[in-house]
Amino acid sequence: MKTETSPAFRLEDYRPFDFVVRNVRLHFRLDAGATRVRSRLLLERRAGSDPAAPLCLDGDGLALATLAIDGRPAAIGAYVATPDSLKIDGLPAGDAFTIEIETIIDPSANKALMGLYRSSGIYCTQCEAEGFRRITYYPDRPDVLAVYDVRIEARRDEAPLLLSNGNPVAAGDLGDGWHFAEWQDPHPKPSYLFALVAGDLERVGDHFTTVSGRRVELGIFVEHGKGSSAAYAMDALKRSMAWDEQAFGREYDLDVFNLVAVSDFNMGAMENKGLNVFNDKYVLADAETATDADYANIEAIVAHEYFHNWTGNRITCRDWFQLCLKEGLTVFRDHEFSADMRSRGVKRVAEVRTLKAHQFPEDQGPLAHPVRPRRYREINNFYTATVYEKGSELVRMVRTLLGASAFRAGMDRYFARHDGQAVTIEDFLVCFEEASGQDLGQFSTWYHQAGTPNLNVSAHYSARERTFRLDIEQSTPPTPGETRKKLLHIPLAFGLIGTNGKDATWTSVDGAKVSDGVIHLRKRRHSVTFHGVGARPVASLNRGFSAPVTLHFEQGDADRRFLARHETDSFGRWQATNELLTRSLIAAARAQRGGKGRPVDPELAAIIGDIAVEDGLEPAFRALVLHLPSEADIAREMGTNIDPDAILASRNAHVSAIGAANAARFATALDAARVVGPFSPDAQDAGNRALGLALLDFLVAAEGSPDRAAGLHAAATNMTESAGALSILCTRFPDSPATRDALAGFRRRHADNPLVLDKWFALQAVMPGPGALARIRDLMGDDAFALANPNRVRALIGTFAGGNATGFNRADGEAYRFLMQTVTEIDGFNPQVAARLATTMRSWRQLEPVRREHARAAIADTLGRDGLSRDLADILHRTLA
Ligand code: B3K
Ligand code: ZN
Repeated sequence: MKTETSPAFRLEDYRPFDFVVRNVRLHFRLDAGATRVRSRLLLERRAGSDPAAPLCLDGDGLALATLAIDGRPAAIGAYVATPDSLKIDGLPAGDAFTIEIETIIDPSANKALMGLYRSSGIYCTQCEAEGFRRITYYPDRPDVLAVYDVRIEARRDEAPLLLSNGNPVAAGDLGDGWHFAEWQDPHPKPSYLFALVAGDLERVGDHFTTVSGRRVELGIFVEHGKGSSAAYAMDALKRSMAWDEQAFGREYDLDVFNLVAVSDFNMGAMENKGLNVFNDKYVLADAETATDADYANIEAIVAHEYFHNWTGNRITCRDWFQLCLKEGLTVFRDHEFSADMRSRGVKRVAEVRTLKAHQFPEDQGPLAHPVRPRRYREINNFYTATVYEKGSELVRMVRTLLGASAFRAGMDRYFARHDGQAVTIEDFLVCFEEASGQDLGQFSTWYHQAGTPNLNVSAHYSARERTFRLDIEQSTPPTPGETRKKLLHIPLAFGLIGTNGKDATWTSVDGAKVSDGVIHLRKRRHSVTFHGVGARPVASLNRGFSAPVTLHFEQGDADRRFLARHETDSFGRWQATNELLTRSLIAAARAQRGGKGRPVDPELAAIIGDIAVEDGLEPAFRALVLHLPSEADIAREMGTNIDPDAILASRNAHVSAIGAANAARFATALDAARVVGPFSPDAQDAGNRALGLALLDFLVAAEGSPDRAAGLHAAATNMTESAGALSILCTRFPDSPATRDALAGFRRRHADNPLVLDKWFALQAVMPGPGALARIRDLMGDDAFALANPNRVRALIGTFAGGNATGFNRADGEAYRFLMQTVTEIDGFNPQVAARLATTMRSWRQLEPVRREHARAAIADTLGRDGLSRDLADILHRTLA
């Protein structure tokens, strides 16, 4: 295996930049093949810096056209320009000075979609993390904050619309078919928040009046003809603006807020100051083309990017090691927003499912890293579930530790103290310490240490002594580069429930600090004893998922069944059912691998059935309970020697058995869940649709016939039911003519809608079994498939590798070789998308030996190739290390 040669950046090497950028003036003359960029920087040396230090600016693939210092062409010998850097010596020691840099770049040739690129006729930028250096030479680091004035010139027929950050200040005609616009952003910002968009787009307009009475013009820009599909995004934006005022006291700070939807984008969206750029998948929605999940994503992502205006933009990161400072916190804020807009209990279960599906495998595999890493080779590889989702969980724990009002006081302090600065996690945490008087020293280890902690717990009741004791031990398994783990401060929310279903009471407790329903674990072992407990209670631990840990609780199935029926905390109730199901699914998968079947416990089938029809429970919650652990969830919980075929067989047997045991009442409940009246994406109707589809899946599996699903698919008047029913057909009846016909009809109906075509590709990507890879290869030959479009690649290849356990993990290893081949091809032009796709190999060590060796060899072969990008080499190298 080759060794990794690109340099590692280290947190401890941080040094402030030697210069201060007072002002940036950017002048773009747009041309598809040769855009001229002139940048005028007003600089001075930072007080206390070395008066002789040269000015070192970052570049990436740039060619310097001209350079002037204080208005005069720079002398040859005064500077060294390479594609990656511009170094200028002999600059004034005391006074401010200007540097003018001219570069010519080629947006059409830019297929990496970083920097300035042009696709579908739209000029668009993406600068986070280090894309600005592909536009011009600049100190491209988040702690260099400057105010920007931008002038854009373009041909009016090609780009009637010219957008940048901040407020519009001038526009006009230049003759010869050219025109210009000027934008001024008064808020100092780092270069990663710079944005420019130019092209011909439709504007959907609205306005928002802030809490202090300022009017903000809102614009959402979409492809012509799609304006009506932006209504939901606009509504979500206005609700986000109002919510941030009310929940966090944060008001918007420019005269305009613009949001642009583009179809070629490496990620979900980007929070550029005053000019958010979105993947159109997270903007466009209507009943016929978007599912309820799409609507919920749009709401969450519009909110997330908007919330960055304060957590990320007004207060940014000192360096990229601090990424979670803006991302974890902003995810926490968007989670809270969605919880307030929808159902808090349902939202929490969904969050935890996502965390476990994406972050736990990362934390438990070769790519594990702390929420605040100390090393990276390629920062784009650290926009991970750990930084985002676990980062959010850490903020949630801070709130649990402090309580809501001290938490809010800490946030207020953070905003007041650090507005306009680039700061660190330490700066953030100290605000909460000051606001609460609490010491977060031990807690802060959560930011610095990778790995999912384990909590081993056993419970003991003594009737004679009237005591209930929990013996709890924490341990964090080793992760790459970290063998010795420190003890964490873990807030473990809990409930003790009496056999009458009511909360048990106690007179005193010792062994740990216990307050407000939370046990504070700080030591390796705690014996927490509750005194004065009259009868044996049932413990519900980690209520609300108060800490992102793996709980190993020696609890009998009778207690779990009790909790599944009687736990009042909705998360706790879901957790109990999930635990029962997971244990049963694992036992059956093991039996399957041993060549045996294992019947599903009728009591388990009855519990699931009872919950499915329990009127007092929200339909969306019932749907979550019915959504059995996925194949990947089961594999993760099994840990080693994974045989995906045995897991799928176990899961299918459970769905059929639970469906058969409850057939009559599921059919009745399916009728009751039917939503009547015009389509609304609201949480209530969406919950009923989710419940209906979950019930349908059980019935179809029990009946062994595609008829009901085909019927719903044909009758559906909204995308949720159309795609949901089609998904049931694809996963349960991959070879049935009913599935083939439904797929063909779907394709015909939606041929001109790329976002729906993505669904068509994704639905087929998960069709299980040995034919899967051949199907994927066929689909790659489809006219509508394009390797250069990230959404299409993620829909087909990403869904296959990440969501089709049996198809992807075929025993001959052919799909691993296919993935590595495809990833290498994409790497040739878009390293970020390639590297992200390659992370689907991260759990290879858990496979059974034959598959494991195929996977290892495929990764090692790829690593042996020349010319891999830094992004891909870093991922593969760590995956195999
Ligand atoms: N901050 C961007 C992500 C940028 C990813 C760069 N590789 C979107 C977000 O988290 O809001
Ligand atoms: Zn973000």
